[in-house]
Amino acid sequence: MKLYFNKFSRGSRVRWMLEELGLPYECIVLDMRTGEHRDPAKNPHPLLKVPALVQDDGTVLMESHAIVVHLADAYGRVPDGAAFIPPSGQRGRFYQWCFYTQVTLEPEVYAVFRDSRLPAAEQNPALVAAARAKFATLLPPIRAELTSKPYLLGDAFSACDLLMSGLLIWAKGQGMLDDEPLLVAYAERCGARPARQRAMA
Ligand SMILES: N[C@@H](CCC(=O)N[C@@H](CS)C(=O)NCC(=O)O)C(=O)O
Repeated sequence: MKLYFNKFSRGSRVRWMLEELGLPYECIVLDMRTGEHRDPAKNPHPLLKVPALVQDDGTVLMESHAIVVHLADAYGRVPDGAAFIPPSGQRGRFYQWCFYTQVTLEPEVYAVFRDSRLPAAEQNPALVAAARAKFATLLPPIRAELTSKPYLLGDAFSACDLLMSGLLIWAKGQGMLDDEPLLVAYAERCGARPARQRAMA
């Protein structure tokens, strides 16, 4: 497999999953500061974004959350090994947290992040305040889940924790978790895993 990647991008999730699974892959770093990712000769992503994963059969996958879930499904249930995804047919809550992270939480974090990258004259404090306020309203279900157990599905880390904690680490960097010690502790516990350290090295 070949991962087209930049560690300051949503590609970090995919590399983290590949490292958790111990899969062989080639990592092709695209320099987003120079716009290298926008060169169709260098990036197979249909929209010239990152990440893209080229599988061994040549198929190109985009969408970081979908790739993480696919990798967990395809390789994450080795016998006697760590199960990064529940068995097929028992994935209701697993999918719930994967989609909650991508569809419900990420837009608010991205709104704050994107604004911070704009020139001061173009920034929109009202939009940022609204995104921060909305994000805060979305946290209680996660907090409730993690009050009684270490990970979203129970005692074991799974791919939905990878996605959720990665998003929370991003949110923390935007100052969106200042009053959330439980969620920060969870995100940091997941983020300290050796596979993530390798992915971000
Ligand atoms: N929903 C996509 C988003 C992909 C995306 O927008 N990637 C950003 C980096 S995080 C990118 O490549 N931006 C560069 C650009 O649009 O030129 C995913 O999760 O993979």
